[in-house]
Amino acid sequence: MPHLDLDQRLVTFKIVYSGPGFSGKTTNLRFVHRALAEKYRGEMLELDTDEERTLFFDFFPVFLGDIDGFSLRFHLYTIPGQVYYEASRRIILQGADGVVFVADSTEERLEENIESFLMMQQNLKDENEDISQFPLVLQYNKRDVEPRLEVGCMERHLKIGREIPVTESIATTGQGVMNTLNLVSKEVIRRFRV
Ligand SMILES: Nc1nc2c(ncn2[C@@H]2O[C@H](COP(=O)(O)OP(=O)(O)O)[C@@H](O)[C@H]2O)c(=O)[nH]1
Ligand SMILES: [Mg+2]
Repeated sequence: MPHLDLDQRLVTFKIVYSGPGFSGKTTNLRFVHRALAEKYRGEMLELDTDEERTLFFDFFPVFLGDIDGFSLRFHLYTIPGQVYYEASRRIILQGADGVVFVADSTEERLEENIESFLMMQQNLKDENEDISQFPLVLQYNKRDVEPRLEVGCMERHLKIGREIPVTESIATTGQGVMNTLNLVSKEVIRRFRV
């Protein structure tokens, strides 16, 4: 559930970028941060290790207009992809209102993508969230690599049993990054309004 501050008439949504290590989650957040005018964004906090792997998380707030007299704020987080960071992944996913799953389109990374997706699905389930209802966007990142996964292959393997909005991106150039954020924001707000 989003956090409602009735005094300040502010509603805060938590959006988490999940996916295997190195799929481009931090690169997505960095691009969004750079693309936003200063008045719409807070400071970006990056907690990466030397090996470029996300040990804890990256975070920053985005302020986006208002809805029904409430100001909207999004907190964007990345999540560590590696299995051995299970505890931090679980904590960061707690209270998430929406997830962007950043898949790595590199062909040989299909299995890691699937494994990471299933772990995220289980973490949501542990939070009593059902993947069939949950605001989710599947981003096929690294569309510039060769050979690359075909769009649709994740869904086929996962058999999620619902339509998931899908985007294609090259996070290093920013292509598809804002579109992904727009889509997930819409999903999150739609669920909030019903
Ligand atoms: N070729 C290519 N490389 C990318 C893309 N997005 C991210 N990368 C690179 O992949 C590596 C891992 O990215 P990072 O954002 O740190 O991954 P994270 O572990 O998911 O946070 C970095 O070297 C990025 O520059 C992309 O769309 N195409
Ligand atoms: Mg990272």
